Amino acid sequence: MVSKEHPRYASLALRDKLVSGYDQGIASAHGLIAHGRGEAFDYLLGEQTSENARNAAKVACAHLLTARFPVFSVNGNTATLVPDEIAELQTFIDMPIEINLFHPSRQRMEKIAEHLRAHGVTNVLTGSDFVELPNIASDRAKVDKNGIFKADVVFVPLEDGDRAQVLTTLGKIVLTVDLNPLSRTAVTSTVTIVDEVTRALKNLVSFAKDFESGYHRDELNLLKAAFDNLENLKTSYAIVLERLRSLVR
Ligand code: PTJ
Repeated sequence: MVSKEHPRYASLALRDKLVSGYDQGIASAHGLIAHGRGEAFDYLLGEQTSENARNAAKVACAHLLTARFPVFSVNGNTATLVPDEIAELQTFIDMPIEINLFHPSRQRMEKIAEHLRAHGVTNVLTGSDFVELPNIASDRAKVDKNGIFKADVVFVPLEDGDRAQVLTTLGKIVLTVDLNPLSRTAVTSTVTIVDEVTRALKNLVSFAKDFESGYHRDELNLLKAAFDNLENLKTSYAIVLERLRSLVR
C-alpha cells in the first residue's frame, strides 16, 4: 500500500486499485495497459477536472435524466474503479448496468456482476440474451436485448472506437469518459467527458444530486441543446497546448 504522504498518492492508489481488480479477475491485463495510456493524457491535462470537463459531465447527466431508456455499459476497468459511484448514480437514475467486455469470458463477466452487486449495484445485465450489432470487429458487438439494444442513451466510459461509432450511427445518444480527446470514441460520441473516470463519476453523481433537488425538464433540454462536442474537444486540445506552451516559456 502506498503512503498518503507520497506526492503521487492519488495516481498510485488508482494503480493499486486496478492491480487488485486484475488479481481478482475483474479487470483484464489489457485494462492495465489502457489505464497507462489514460494516465499519460491525464498528465498532459494537468491531472485535474477542467471547467470544460465539468460542463460535459453536467450535460451527460442531463441526457441520462431525460432519457426514455438509459443504459450504463461497464467494462473491467470501470467496474474496478467506480463500483460505489455506479451504485450511487442508480439511486438518482433508474437504469440497467450492462456488463459489456472487449476481452470477454463468462468467468470474468460473472466476477464483475458479483463485484458490482456487492457494492450495491442493481439491475445488472450480462448479455445472456444478446443481439449482435453490425460492423463491430470485436465481441463488444454482442449487446443485451434488454439493455443497450433498446436504449436511446448509452453511457460507455472507456469505450473502444468501433462501437461508439456504430451506436451513434444507430441513432443512439452516446456519452463517454475518455482522457484521450483524440480517440475515435471521443470524436464520435455525442458527449465526451475528457476526464479521469473516478473524477468524472463523482461529478456525475453530484450533478444528479443537484438536479434532483428541483429542475425543469426544459432546463435540461437547454443544456443539451447548447452543447457542441467538437467545441468541447477543441477546448481539451487547447488545454494541453496551453500547458505545453507555458512549460516551453
Ligand atoms: O474489460 P474489457 O475487456 O472490456 O477491456 C477494457 C479496455 C479498457 C481494456 C478496453 O475497452 C480497451 O482496450 O479500451 P481502449 O481502446 O484502450 O480505450 C480506453 C480509453 O480509455 C483510452 O483512450 C484511454 O486513454 C482511456 N482511459 C484509460 N483509463 C482511463 C481512461 N479514461 C478515463 N479515465 C481512466 N482511468
